[in-house]
Order: sequence, then structure tokens, then C-alpha cells
Amino acid sequence: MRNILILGGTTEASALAAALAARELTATLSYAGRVANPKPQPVAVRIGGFGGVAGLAAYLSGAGVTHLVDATHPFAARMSANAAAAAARTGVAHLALTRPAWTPQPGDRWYHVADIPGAVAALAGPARRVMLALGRMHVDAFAAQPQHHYLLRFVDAPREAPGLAHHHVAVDRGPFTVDADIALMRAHEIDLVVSKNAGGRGAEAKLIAARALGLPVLMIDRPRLPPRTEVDTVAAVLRWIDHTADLGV
Ligand code: 3Y8
Ligand code: NAP
Repeated sequence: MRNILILGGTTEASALAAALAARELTATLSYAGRVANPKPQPVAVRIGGFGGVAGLAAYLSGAGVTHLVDATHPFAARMSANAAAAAARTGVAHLALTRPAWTPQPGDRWYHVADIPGAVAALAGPARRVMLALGRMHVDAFAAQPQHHYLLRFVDAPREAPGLAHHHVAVDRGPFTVDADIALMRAHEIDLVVSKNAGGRGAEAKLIAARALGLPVLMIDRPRLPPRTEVDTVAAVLRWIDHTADLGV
């Protein structure tokens, strides 16, 4: 009896949940609980942390999970590290569903930085109008460069004002569209976009909009993740589930 746990929070996780529901396979999608109203799913949903590696291992055993699919965001490095460790500890079959990193296209003006601190350091210099499309969790780091005007985009309205002297908050959840992102950048006279190299299509609109407007992009490279088997399509996950189930693992 297959019992699949999806670590979710991405477009790919939702697509996998839909495919598993269509095949009437037992599956649960897990959210961290970062936003007020996570997207409804056609499978069971659980919300909240597990309590580190030990908590996840206990959950896997207690819930009789047979397959663990890590479909979290490429920047959710702690969750992915915990998933690999808990799968190794319990022997539960483990696979990552991720998406290829974006690569610069003709007309792109990308400047790569290694991480959030690197992006903050790269913003030293005269005041600019910066679109920080990084969500809510890293905004405070940019207070080290208070000279800029920041356009922030959050999933939920902030409970308290972000610690940036000059900012505007746009409350919106993706997937975003190119036309809307072009209009947003024009309305706020943006001259620089800061982005994680998330990959996928849900956050890509801002890169296409920046290209159309000839704007530079500060691209934050992905954190290192533990070694694991990775696929980048739902079909590959379904084949893996069928194959590992046949092996009785
Ligand atoms: C809670 C669950 C789906 C999933 C949709 C994807 C696409 C739209 C684009 C910009 C970039 C950003 C952010 C982003 C996108 C998808 C995907 C994606 C980027 C939801 C969701 C949860 C979250 C958490 C949220 C983070 C934030 C990051 C906003 C659901 C809507 C910036 C990542 O306010 C907060 O605390 C938000 C926190 C983690 C990163 C951060 O550090 O702030 N995602 N986003 C998940 C949970 O609780 O476990 O409601 O759908 C999901 C999606 N957001 O099923 O359609 O596949 O990634 N999410 C980034 O890429 O840089 C926005 O603004 O251009
Ligand atoms: P993270 O930093 O890697 O994880 C921190 C802790 O949050 C984990 O140790 C775990 O707590 C909990 N957690 C994370 N993802 C979880 C999940 N899917 N289910 C249950 N608990 C989870 O993670 P994050 O970057 O904050 O991401 C949180 C969520 O937002 C994930 O669903 C991720 O896919 C989504 N997301 C993140 C980004 C991003 O930029 N980071 C972008 C888009 C979507 P315990 O240790 O207690 O188990």
C-alpha cells in the first residue's frame, strides 16, 4: 500500500498532488505554514514543521509513509537536508522533484551573487529603485543598504512595517504574468531587480519583464543541497513510485 508524503510549497508539488489524486494514490502534501491561506490541494494537507530530522523520521514511521517526495523550493535548504537525513534514518524511499535553474537568455543583464548577504553587499552605492522579489523572510537584511527605494512583494500583508526606510509593499501571490510585472516595474520606476534562482515558471515573469525593459537583475544562486536523486518532471516521479513499489521498498 503506497503512502506518499510530498514536501510542498511549489508549483511542481501541486502538480504532483493533482496527478496522485487522479490515480487515487494515498498522498499527503505538507506545508511549513508560512502563509495565511496556502493553496487548497486535492490530497490530504498537513501544515507546520515536523520538529527537525527526528520529528520528520517519527512522522514517516508513525504515518506509514512509503515514499517521500521533496518538492520544496530550491532555497528551502534546511527542509531538504532534513528530508535526506530522515529518509536515510528510516529507510523510506526518497526522491527530490525540483526544477532546473534559470539560465541567462539573449538580452538578459544578470549579475550573479552567491547568497542573500552577497546581494546586500552588491547594493552598495548610490540610491536606486530596487524590486526585491524575495518574499518576506529575508527583507530585514537589506536594511544595511537603506539608501534605496525598495518595491517588496509579499504573499500576505505584513503584520508590522518592514525595517526599510523607503519601501512599498505589493501583496500578491504567484504565478505572476509578464504584462503585470512590466506594469508593476514601470509604475514603480524600477531600475534593478533582485531574484533568487528559483527556476520554474511561477516566478519567471519578472525576469522576462526585466529583459523587456532592459533592466539589470541581481541573481542569487541556489544554496548547496545534500546529494539525492532528483527529477524535474511529475511523470518521472510517477515512474519512480511505480518502480519502487514493485520492488516492495
Ligand atoms: C507557503 C503556498 C503553487 C505554488 C506557488 C513556485 C511558484 C508561485 C513565485 C516574486 C517571487 C518567493 C515566495 C514565490 C513563488 C510560487 C508557488 C511561489 C516567490 C506559496 C506558498 C507558500 C509560500 C512561501 C513563500 C515564502 C517566500 C516564497 C514568495 C501556497 C504562495 C519570493 C520565492 O510571506 C512569507 O512568509 C513567504 C515566504 C517562503 C520566500 C521568502 O523567503 O519569503 N514562498 N509561497 C509554503 C509553506 O507554508 O510551506 O499558498 O501556494 C507558494 C508559491 N510561491 O502550488 O501554485 O513554485 O515557487 N514564493 C522565490 O522564488 O524567490 C515570489 O515575487 O517574483
Ligand atoms: P527551510 O528554511 O528549508 O525550512 C525551515 C524549516 O521549516 C524546516 O526545517 C521545517 O521545520 C519547516 N518546513 C519547511 N518546509 C516545510 C514543509 N513543506 N512542510 C513542513 N515543514 C516545512 O524552508 P523555507 O525556505 O522556509 O520554505 C518554507 C516553505 O515555503 C516550503 O514549503 C517551501 O517549499 C516554500 N517556499 C520557499 C521558498 C524560499 O524562497 N525559501 C520559495 C517558495 C516556496 P522542522 O525542522 O520543524 O520540520
